[in-house]
Amino acid sequence: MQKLGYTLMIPVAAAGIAGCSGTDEKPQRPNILFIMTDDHTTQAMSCYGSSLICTPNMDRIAREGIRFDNCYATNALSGPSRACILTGKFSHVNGFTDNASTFDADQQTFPKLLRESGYRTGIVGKWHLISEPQGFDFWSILSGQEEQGDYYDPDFIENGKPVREKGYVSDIITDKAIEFISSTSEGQPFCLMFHHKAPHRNWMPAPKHLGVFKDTVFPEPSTLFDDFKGRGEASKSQDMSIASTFTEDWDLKLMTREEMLKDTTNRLSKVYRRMPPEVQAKWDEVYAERIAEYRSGKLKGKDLVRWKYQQYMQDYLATVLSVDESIGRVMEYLDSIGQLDNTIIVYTSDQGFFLGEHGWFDKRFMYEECQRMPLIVRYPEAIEAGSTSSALCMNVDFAPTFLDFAGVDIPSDMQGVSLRKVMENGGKTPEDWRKAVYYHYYEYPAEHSVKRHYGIRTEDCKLIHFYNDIDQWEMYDMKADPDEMENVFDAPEYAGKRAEMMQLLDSVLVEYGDTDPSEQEKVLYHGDRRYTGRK
Ligand code: SGN
Ligand code: CA
Repeated sequence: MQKLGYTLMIPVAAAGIAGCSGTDEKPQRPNILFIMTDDHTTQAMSCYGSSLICTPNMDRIAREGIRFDNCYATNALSGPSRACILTGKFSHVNGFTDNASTFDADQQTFPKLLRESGYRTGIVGKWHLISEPQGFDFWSILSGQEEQGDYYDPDFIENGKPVREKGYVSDIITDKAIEFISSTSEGQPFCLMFHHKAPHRNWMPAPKHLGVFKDTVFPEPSTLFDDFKGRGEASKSQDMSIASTFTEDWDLKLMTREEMLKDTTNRLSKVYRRMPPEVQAKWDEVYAERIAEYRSGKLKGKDLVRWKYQQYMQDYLATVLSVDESIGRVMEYLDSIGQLDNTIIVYTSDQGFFLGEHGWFDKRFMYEECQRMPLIVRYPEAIEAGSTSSALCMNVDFAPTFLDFAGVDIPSDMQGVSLRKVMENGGKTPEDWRKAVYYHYYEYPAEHSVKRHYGIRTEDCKLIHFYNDIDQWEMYDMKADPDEMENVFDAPEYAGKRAEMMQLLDSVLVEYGDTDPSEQEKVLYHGDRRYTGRK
């Protein structure tokens, strides 16, 4: 396929490119390949300096494009983050505040706007927004397990019809992505939301990656045994610790074949039974050693926590390998059809994740490991290879960015800001850029017991207010204390900074229209899938 000159400054209409010549030739608009995983975090990407794993294909995107070091989720949970990305609006505006919400799919989204302007749009993989996708020419979304989907032989709903696929979820979603791209007519730009399930809990590796890290000893985070001294109630009362929340079956996979076949109602047993016999055989072999070690009774106290952390890393990181390989496959395919450099390739995750920091797994908190999202983008037409950016970005910025690159007007009610200027300027933060990113988490009381909170993060400081059945403030000096171990909210030497941050928070709340965020009667919680008012 011939690539035509893409003019950065002039918005253009979609145009056929086959056989184009002469003066009315219109440059083709870029394709948008939005790759998003579920719960992948920067600590597990070598381009962000990880010492846990090597991710060569992700690294290639960063090396040939830009790496954002300060991109943040506005509500670090799957459904809410996805709704923010689609709409360019915060949770309190798009209405999807927690994972039990139902997305109002009638509202404006960036894929709808791109489609109206001539793009072919698609989504494959995790959707997690309950209502049927709108604005896509093709959709094939995971179903089952409340829309989390399965790692083996996953079920999908494809353009409204149920389909059961055979194989490993990352491979199947990749096949669907390639099929979507290859079925797009020459000359029509596409926007594909390519959403992996991996590395979401319960971290089941692909057959070829089972046991790959069996003999690896992973470095432990320095805060694995955090005692939460100097922090408030919210850190202490969560239920997401490797030491005590991790389950023997679902998380650690400590069940023999015989046990799984006998206990047919067990969740691990159910997903095990989705695997073909040869994969079950490999699974049995790999996990037998782990089961024997655990049942020897020798692991106690801190050694047991350390051991659980190692098993967690073995499984989580093995699922990341399947994602990295998937990216390699799709990039190779784009190259083979001459569309690699004409495609804005974005890699991100719905939020970050704790890999043992503070002794935790999962996310939800407005702490760095999970508030921060990976964001790397390759588009050589506009982005200088090897750029990095420390500009404060949010997931609500993605929608306006894509519209901007596609030459579509950005609706004034979108709350995010296009990152195009940052990308085109080698990652430099523009002078008039925002001073803080906003965060608001609502899913409480619920799984993992993370209290409701909201706050802001600036370049050097973070302010958080936990509310609902608690009223506690936390403030962290991000330069002196990047691991967020010392709450300085009441420290006299930070009084000036605290006043400055409180004032900035007030103005951010007004700017984004989330006034009175802790007034409980105004905050929706959809624990039983309908508005229940005060909890
Ligand atoms: C499941 C997981 C949780 C996880 C949520 C939300 N439990 O409920 O650990 O926090 O998903 O994740 S599990 O027992 O089913 O594995 S999210 O990424 O979709 O928001
Ligand atoms: Ca997620």
